[in-house]
Formats: sequence, structure tokens, C-alpha cells
Amino acid sequence: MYPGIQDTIVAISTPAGKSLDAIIRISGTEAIPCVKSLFIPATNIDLEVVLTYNAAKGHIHSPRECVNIPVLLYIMKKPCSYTKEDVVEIHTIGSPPLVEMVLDVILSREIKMGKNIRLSQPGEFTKRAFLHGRIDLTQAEATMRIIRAQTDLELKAAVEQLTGDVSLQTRRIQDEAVSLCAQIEAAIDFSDQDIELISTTEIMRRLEAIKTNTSHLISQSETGKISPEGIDTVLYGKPNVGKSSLINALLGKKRSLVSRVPGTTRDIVTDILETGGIRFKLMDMAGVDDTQGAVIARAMEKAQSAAKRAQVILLVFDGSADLSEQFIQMKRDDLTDNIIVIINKSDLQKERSLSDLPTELNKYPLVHTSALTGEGLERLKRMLAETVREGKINASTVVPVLNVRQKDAFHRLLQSVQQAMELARNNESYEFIALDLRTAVDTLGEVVGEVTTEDILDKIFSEFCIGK
Ligand SMILES: Nc1nc2c(ncn2[C@@H]2O[C@H](COP(=O)(O)OP(=O)(O)OP(=O)(O)O)[C@@H](O)[C@H]2O)c(=O)[nH]1
Ligand SMILES: [Mg+2]
Repeated sequence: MYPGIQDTIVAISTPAGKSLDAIIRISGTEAIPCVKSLFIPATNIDLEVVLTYNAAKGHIHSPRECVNIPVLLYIMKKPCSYTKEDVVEIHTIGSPPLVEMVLDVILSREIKMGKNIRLSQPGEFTKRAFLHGRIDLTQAEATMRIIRAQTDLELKAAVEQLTGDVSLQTRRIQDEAVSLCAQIEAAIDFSDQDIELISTTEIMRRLEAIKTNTSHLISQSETGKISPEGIDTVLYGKPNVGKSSLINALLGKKRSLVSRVPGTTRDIVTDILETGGIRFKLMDMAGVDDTQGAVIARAMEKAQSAAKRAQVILLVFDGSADLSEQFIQMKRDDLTDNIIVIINKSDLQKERSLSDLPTELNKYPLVHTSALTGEGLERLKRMLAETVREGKINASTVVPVLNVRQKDAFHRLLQSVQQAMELARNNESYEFIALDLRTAVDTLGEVVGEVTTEDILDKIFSEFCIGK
């Protein structure tokens, strides 16, 4: 999919549209000669001989339009650039036609002079940074997360990843696996001698340590994970308590159907609520009622399984009815402990006491709301954001967050380690243990990009945008 790495690549690397400044970036061996041939410097400067990290003011001449476009060049010579190649950044006025004109000039010259300059593919600058050893694969992926981050929190998490938290922890596990593997292989080589280089007990102990560290990394990542769509937040409660009315009121739009008839919502209705810089994926679903018949049983099953996976549960009560009775009639097995209690319809029963609220709910934050008048909704939004800030949902930025590819690799790693442990436990020969451990080491290499296939790379980098 990617044409040659020896080509010089060019792309507009600022977002499309009007802006104060725009940047066109060129990377590769032809970058400097190409720009030099188009550039009219304001002061006497030779781009080929200047030292790296130099800037030059001047114009780029467009022969077709017969105009001089004002530009500022930043020159980064290899290996002192992101791609570790010669890079020239052309900064100019952020007017789309002007930027296109500069790009046209660069590419038309290429046709005339037969230089290998072409538009870059998505993510190709970052791919080169990876291929030239500037960053490892987890950092390349973090760069993509930074580009895609939509909230401050996502951005922070991505920056943490870029600084190499996943690769650091991966490398620690990898070092341990490589060293153990080497010792086992040495033991195989010297098996005819009468010395025991490493005992099965020792192998078991060290495999156990690798397994623990890997499981820890995976589970940390699971609690720390905020999916790009937001934190899974489920509205849970008996039918007719006002769940759909609440989701509509929170979102400020008629997203979910509301009616006086209990059992209105059947399928799960989802929408994003952004509050306090955090995205919540709100899910409205069928009310759950233990006393109901089979008619809505299927919808309730669906609701319950979503509630099991939820990161936050908004436990909704109808404030005008008996609270403890509602609680008893809800199916409450396996609910997450991260609950916000909502007593809805506060407009109907202003003075109602909370004496019938089940005591086991006392430990959770509680808010009175009215989907009708809007009372308590702002407070509810603040409480949602609090659950993240207080660390109940572990969105902590120090926690490494694994993406799907990394998680898959770590799960395969666990498998190989468990297989090796099984062999060691059964006193199988070291050759077999070493075989599984080798697979484990290779899998670890995959995470940071030491062992990769072109397919994996293409997949990862194609998800970038052009110019990055
Ligand atoms: N007075 C008052 N009525 C409300 C409030 N919230 C919801 N209602 C009414 O309660 C009824 C049920 O509301 P829904 O939002 O459909 O309730 P639900 O929990 O989604 O119900 P199901 O989908 O059947 O489980 C409707 O007639 C709403 O107008 C509220 O805060 N105050
Ligand atoms: Mg509903």
C-alpha cells in the first residue's frame, strides 16, 4: 500500500480550512534541493549549507500564476527531525487556495525535473519516524491518539502514552522473558553436564512473575480505559421512572421515546454527553422489573447485560412512589459499584422524605431531579464528572492504556506463558518450555514494533491523517 520509503514526501500538515498559518511539510533527500529551486530568499542564504534548525524568510514563486507567495521556512537536517530525514516546513498564510498553490508548485516541479517527490500517504511521516527508530510503535499509536483526542482527558492520556509508558512496561516484561529464555536455552545446551543452571521451580517462579505483570498491565488498562465514544453510563431503574425523559433532558434533545405507558423503551438508545471535559456514553434502556412477565423479558436481559459492563450506573427512582419497593423489584445482580442514585420526578413530591430509601444505597451520591423542570440536572452532570476526577473510574493519566492491537498481543502473551507454566509444572523437557517462551518474546516484540509485518504497519499508519 505504501510506495517507497526513498521517495521524498510532501503534505499539508495543518487542518483544512482557513487559519492564521498553514504548514506544508516535505521530508526526504529531495526536500532541500526541491525547496531551494523554488525559493527566493529575503536575505542571502543557501539552504543546502545552513545548519539544522535554521529559519529563512522569503517567497515561493508560482510560475503558472506568476505570484510570489510569502513564506517562512524551517529547515531540519537529518537526523535532527521527526522523520530523521531532511525536513523542510513551509509556513505560509492559512488561505486554502494559497496553500494548494504552494503544493502544486512543488509537485509540478517534480514532474519537470523528474525528482521523486510525491504526496504523502496518511501517517507516512510518523511511519518514517518509526522505521528510522525515532519512536516505537506504541508511541506512533499514541501520536494518533493525540491527533484524535477530543477532550482534555483523552489528550492527557495520549501524551502519557507518547512518553512511552506502555513501551516501558512492555520492555520490562520483555527483558525478563528474554533473560529467562536465555537461561533455559543455556541449560538445554549444557544438559549433558552435571550442573543445574536453572531449576524447574525457579522457571515456574519467574514465569509466574511475568504472568502477574502482564495481567496487571491488562487489567490496569481495562479500568483505565475510556473508550473513544466515552465512559459507559447506563440509566437503570424500573419502567416509567423517567429514564428516557432524563436522557432527553440531559442531552437537550428528544433522543429517546417517552410515554406514560411503562415498558416504552425496548432497544438500547445511546448518545454522547460531554461534561467537564469528559465524554459519557449515555445508554437508555428498558426498565427492569422483576415482577414483569415474559413480554419484555428479552429487553430486560439486554438492559442487564449492558448494566454489567457499565462503568457508571445512574440508578433512577420515581420519587413519587415507594423507593424501597422499587429497589426490591429491580434486578440488581452484578451491578457495578459505581452508582449515582437519582430520585426523579422531584416536581411531583417535593417534600417526600428519603426514609424509605434502602440503607445500602446511603453510601452512594444522590441527586433529586426533575426531567420535566430541569431541576438537579446540572448537579447530576457535575456528579458524573466527579466520579472520574475522584478516581472511581480509573481515567488516571498515569495508567497505560492499551489499544486493541496491544491488548490482543498481551492476551496471546499470557497464553504462551500459561502454556510454558503448564509444561514446567508437568516437568516436561526444557526444549518445549523454551519454545513457548520464544513465542512470548516475539509477541512482546510485536507490541513495541520490533517484530512486525508490513500488513500490521499499513493498518496502523493508514488510520492517521495525511500530513502526520
Ligand atoms: N412529573 C414528572 N413526570 C416525569 C418526569 N420524568 C418522566 N416523567 C413522566 O413519566 C412517564 C414515563 O417517562 P419515561 O421517560 O418514558 O420513563 P422510562 O423510565 O424511560 O420508562 P420505560 O422506557 O418504560 O422503562 C412519562 O409520562 C413522563 O412524562 C419528571 O421528572 N416529572
Ligand atoms: Mg424509556
